[in-house]
Amino acid sequence: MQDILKSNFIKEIGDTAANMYRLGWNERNGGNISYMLTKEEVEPYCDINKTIRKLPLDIAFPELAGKYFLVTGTGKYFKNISIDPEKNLGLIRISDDGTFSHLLWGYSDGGTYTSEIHMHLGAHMQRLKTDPNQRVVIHAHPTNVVSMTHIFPWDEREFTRTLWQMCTECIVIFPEGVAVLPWMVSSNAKIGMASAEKFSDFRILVWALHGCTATGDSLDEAFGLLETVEKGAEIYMNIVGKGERHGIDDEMLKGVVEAFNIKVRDGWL
Ligand code: 2HA
Ligand code: ZN
Repeated sequence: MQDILKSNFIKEIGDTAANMYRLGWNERNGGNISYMLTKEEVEPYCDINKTIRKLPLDIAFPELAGKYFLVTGTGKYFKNISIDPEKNLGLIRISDDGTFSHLLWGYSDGGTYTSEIHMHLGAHMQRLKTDPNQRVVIHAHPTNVVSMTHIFPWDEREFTRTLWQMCTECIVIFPEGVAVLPWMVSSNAKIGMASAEKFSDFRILVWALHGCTATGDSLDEAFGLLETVEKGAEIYMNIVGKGERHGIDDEMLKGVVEAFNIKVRDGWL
């Protein structure tokens, strides 16, 4: 058996978490990551037939039966993931009926997965229906996105259009827009399922007054999506209330869409 601490996936998730912590998006134990792995990736590093513990789920995910995920632990700090991966991460396989998880490695202090596990698994389930390469869900508390939800209507079309108007890259990186859910109590199956519904045709979701979750086929892709939404929100928060603004108007946005041959969500431009 090879040393899992030397695997690419442990290094990648630790590096991503450390970056996010440094950006100030994951104060204390804020935020969580899940990274879907294949059996072939996992097998060299751990005995996939040995269940350390069974971890419960509040709802069943039969669509994800048998799938492997590396998931950050509940109450764990992003800044510590690369320092002590075995305590702060868990490697799980969803049971054959989708009703619980087998812990195969990690959570070495007796811990369990993030309290947002239902949102993560719901997001994977939905994204996999439209993108078979989907592997990553990242949840964070980017300061400017959260700030913007304090002063801006929780309307996903208007929220998206305003971000598109902030800098040229936004419409290029998220032409299908940003989903928005009104404030809800988090860390439960209810918000998990409401989020999953949004992920049926969005890759990024804002939770008003809380944070933001991005999905992608790699950690870089999901992280880059979060970064771009946060950049748009940062510019908005910098300029709001400071007098007349230019904004990238619809004609200019159409020029970008044409130049980059982008498919924008119908009726949003
Ligand atoms: O893990 O971010 O939404 C803490 C959270 C809950
Ligand atoms: Zn959160």
